[in-house]
Amino acid sequence: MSDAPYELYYWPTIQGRGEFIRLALEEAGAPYIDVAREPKGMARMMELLEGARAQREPFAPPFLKSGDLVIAQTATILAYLGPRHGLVPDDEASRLGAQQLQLTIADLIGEAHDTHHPIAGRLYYEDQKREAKRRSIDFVKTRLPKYLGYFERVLDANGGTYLVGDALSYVDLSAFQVLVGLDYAFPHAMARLAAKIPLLLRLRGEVAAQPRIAAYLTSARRIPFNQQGIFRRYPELDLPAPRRASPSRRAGSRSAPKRGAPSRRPRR
Ligand SMILES: N[C@@H](CCC(=O)N[C@@H](CS)C(=O)NCC(=O)O)C(=O)O
Repeated sequence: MSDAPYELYYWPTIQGRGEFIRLALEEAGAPYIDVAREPKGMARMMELLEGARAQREPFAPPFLKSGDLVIAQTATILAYLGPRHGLVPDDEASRLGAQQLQLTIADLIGEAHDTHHPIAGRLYYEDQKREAKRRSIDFVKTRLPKYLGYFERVLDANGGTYLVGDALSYVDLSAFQVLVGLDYAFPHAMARLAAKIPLLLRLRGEVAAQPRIAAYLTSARRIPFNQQGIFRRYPELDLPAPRRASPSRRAGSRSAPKRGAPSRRPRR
């Protein structure tokens, strides 16, 4: 493996899909240049995107340059980096499994993006607010629980600690990013789901506590969430805040019904 730094090409002001690559490179401790964040870096990125200089020009960022190789598509980049940096198990079944989960994460991200841009990415949110509201209602009520329930089951079936194999993989890093992104965009919907995804939330904490990831998250290299990325906070697209349980409910006790008060139990 050459010592030359990887070159990551991604939009310079957002986490977006580039963040899945950044997290893998950071956890690997691999030297990389975030090209578009360097002086004249945007021009270099656009040249590669538009100049068709590569054998298979990338359709869109993120893409990674490793020596002479130019690799696009987030899941493909991670499938390339994983084996090089011990971020995926060795066996074929696990590698395919990792890719399967990463592509499912890609589907989830696409749907999360479409909550605020259901009609077209090139239009303003304000021009598709009504459609965004309809789309996000279905997302937070149906799709989000379905996706997170799926990942919770996969985690449980794999022993509860990691999504693939018995060590941290790039899929765990990506799951972390999705969970923090969803929490930023839909804090109320996520709070309502929390009790159903204990293993995922534990995994999120474990990833955040990895020394290299912890250092990265507090560094200037980590771009804060904002209103240009995939995960955006539009409170009108979230569910209402969950009602806080009363102290007696929280303790699990039920107060005796007052004498003469109608019973809540349905009559049989
Ligand atoms: N399936 C691709 C999607 C790439 C993608 O949509 N990139 C966005 C930024 S996150 C972009 O710049 N798209 C431009 C376009 O689709 O025209 C991946 O997972 O990497």
